[in-house]
Amino acid sequence: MSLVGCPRDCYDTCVLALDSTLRNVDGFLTSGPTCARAVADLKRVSSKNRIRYPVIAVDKELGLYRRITLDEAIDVLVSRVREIVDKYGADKILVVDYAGNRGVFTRLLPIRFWRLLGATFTDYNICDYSGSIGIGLHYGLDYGALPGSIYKARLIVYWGVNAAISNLHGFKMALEAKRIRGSMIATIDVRNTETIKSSDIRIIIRPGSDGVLALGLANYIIQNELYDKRFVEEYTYGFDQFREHVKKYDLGYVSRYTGLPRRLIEEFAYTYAKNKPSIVFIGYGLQRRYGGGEAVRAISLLPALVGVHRGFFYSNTSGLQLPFNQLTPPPARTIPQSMLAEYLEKGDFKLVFVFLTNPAATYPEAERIKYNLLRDDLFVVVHETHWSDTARLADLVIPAPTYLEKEDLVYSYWHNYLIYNKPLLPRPPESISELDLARRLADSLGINDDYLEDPWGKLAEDTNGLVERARQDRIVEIPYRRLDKYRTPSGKIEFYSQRALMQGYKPLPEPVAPRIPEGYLVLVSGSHPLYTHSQFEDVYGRIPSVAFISVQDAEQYGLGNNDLVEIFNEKGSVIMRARITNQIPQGIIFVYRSAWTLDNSRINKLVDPGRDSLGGAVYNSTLVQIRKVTRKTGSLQEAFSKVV
Ligand SMILES: Nc1nc2c(c(=O)[nH]1)N[C@H]1C(S)=C(S)[C@@H](COP(=O)(O)OP(=O)(O)OC[C@H]3O[C@@H](n4cnc5c(=O)[nH]c(N)nc54)[C@H](O)[C@@H]3O)O[C@H]1N2
Ligand SMILES: Nc1nc2c(c(=O)[nH]1)N[C@H]1C(S)=C(S)[C@@H](COP(=O)(O)OP(=O)(O)OC[C@H]3O[C@@H](n4cnc5c(=O)[nH]c(N)nc54)[C@H](O)[C@@H]3O)O[C@H]1N2
Ligand SMILES: [Mo]
Repeated sequence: MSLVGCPRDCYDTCVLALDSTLRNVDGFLTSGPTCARAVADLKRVSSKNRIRYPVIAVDKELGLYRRITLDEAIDVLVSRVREIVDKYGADKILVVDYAGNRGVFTRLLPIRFWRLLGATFTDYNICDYSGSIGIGLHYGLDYGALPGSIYKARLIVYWGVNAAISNLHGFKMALEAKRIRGSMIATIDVRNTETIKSSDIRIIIRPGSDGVLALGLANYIIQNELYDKRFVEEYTYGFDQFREHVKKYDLGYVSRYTGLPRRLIEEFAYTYAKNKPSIVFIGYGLQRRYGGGEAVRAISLLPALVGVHRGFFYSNTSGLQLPFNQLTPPPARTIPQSMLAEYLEKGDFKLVFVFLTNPAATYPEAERIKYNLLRDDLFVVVHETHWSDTARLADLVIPAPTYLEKEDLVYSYWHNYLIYNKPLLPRPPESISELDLARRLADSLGINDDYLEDPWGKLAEDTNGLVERARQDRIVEIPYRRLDKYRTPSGKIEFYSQRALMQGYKPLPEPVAPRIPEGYLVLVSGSHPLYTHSQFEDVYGRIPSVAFISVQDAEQYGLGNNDLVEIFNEKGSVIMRARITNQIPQGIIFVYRSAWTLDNSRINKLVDPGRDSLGGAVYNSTLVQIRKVTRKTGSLQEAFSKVV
């Protein structure tokens, strides 16, 4: 049996076993069901959407390409890079990467090459950025509790996380804790999710009002003396200021603001204060909006009140005692990732190198990105395993092996295991791994670097042999930082953040009121069980073009189930199929992330590219209007031509 660590952008980072199928291995943390994506991975590897040889564009707009050899492809890339570096400077090269494969050899070392060259990067703000900064202000580093704490918790809170879909194996652990130990699950979401359905406390909150709820809970817990005085005294800083600050969040105000009954808020506050230890999973979904960073700050402080060291989970990478940070020296320049469209449009860059991400599908203003990737003055290079939306707009496409076809080291942002991957399947002969491509480029461009030349040797030195043990044993535990240590100026959890003051933020969390103008709805998106973002469409078909709309809104706009609905804002207009449901409150439209629309765009055409006050993307703050596509508009075709 051959083992492999799944390197996809997903909490679980499962260990899979490959024989005739790929399935979750027993005996590891992620044992249990195999997710629909891993089940389909072997099909995806050999799907007809696989890129098998390098191509160069003859006419991008017409989609005409010419097959070339791998050596030719690398020569073209080298000469383009050399020319740009000489003529304009390396910062005119933009590298756009994300977490399509999170392996050390696939992601970190290749990034290292481009950093050494001096290329511009994005700031990686599309996923969990604001929350990481926010938690850091109060805790120093943003790591939280490890998965094992689920089994110890008497209360597990899913706050803006649809774990039943996005963290399948963590959710399975929570259900086990509930069944075996009688632990409680509380979930807070803006709609009735798969996760809420299995929860003991179910809270459906107004979008963007989570920060106010958190401060209201804090106020209630303090006023009713339900907080842990000894813990607060010993481990926290700035409690008095915090207590004053939250006084204005009384139950009446919080209830009006969040749309929640007072009784429910009280019940939750009481349950939270009385059931220790607890763990709060703080979701990225709730954070990906204006005010999201402040909301995460507020939520993250609740465990400090009730006396649980880091009683939350957000992202655990900073807790791993691995010196992988030093593999990627800081970039010469960064641009906001969510604003890629605008930066491409400015014409700032001569070459864009895309790998491990599919911006033409998944980033805000996806259509504007597509349009700008077709510019004559921009050379677009995509290193990909599959014909992604972005690869289809490239000048040069270089095939990559999948994670089943190359050597790598994989780690998680949830658990603390390092997994060694050996190639298990033969790779397409004309593909090149990310590390090998970086090495070829470094050689040709005269960059000498020990890590690129001898990664195993250097990593063994840096990690005291941990990676060597991983290579032998396949899976090793990574030492994890202590939960009760805080790298803040005071060395304590700072309710009143001194770092925030130094960095120009407010020292105490201050939730921002969401502004929803009359006639607008909030477009909320979330994970789909069959896809990882835009991946697996070659196996499962396009991400469904459905928009979930409340019964009340359906009535107001005269929409019936399965009617065509036009969704629009100042960025444009798309058509989707309406699904009328009582699982969503009025004022919200729910779509699957990066869903296709019936008129052949992605929903991200409409998504707001702005940034939260802490810098993160704001997908879930997108405002849209809707109207029914009427019979009068005639055939689908005509309906589309009308809105295009
Ligand atoms: N509407 C909406 N859009 C969203 C979100 C949302 O909530 N709503 N969420 C956002 C979030 S949280 C994220 S993280 C982003 C993710 O967005 P992306 O980073 O664009 O994610 P994917 O679509 O999975 O693209 C990853 C690409 O990497 C490629 N790939 C996989 N493995 C390898 C490999 O080994 N080598 C190479 N070279 N390529 C590989 C895949 O084929 C795929 O094309 O999407 C964002 N988009
Ligand atoms: N199957 C699958 N699993 C995945 C992924 C995938 O693409 N597919 N992607 C992975 C990645 S990159 C990420 S970032 C994670 C994301 O995992 P999650 O954090 O679970 O992310 P989302 O599904 O974007 O959003 C979670 C929930 O937030 C809710 N929400 C939106 N706005 C608010 C709000 O204002 N308040 C509250 N309380 N809730 C709100 C949404 O309704 C949604 O149910 O999942 C990972 N796991
Ligand atoms: Mo993400």
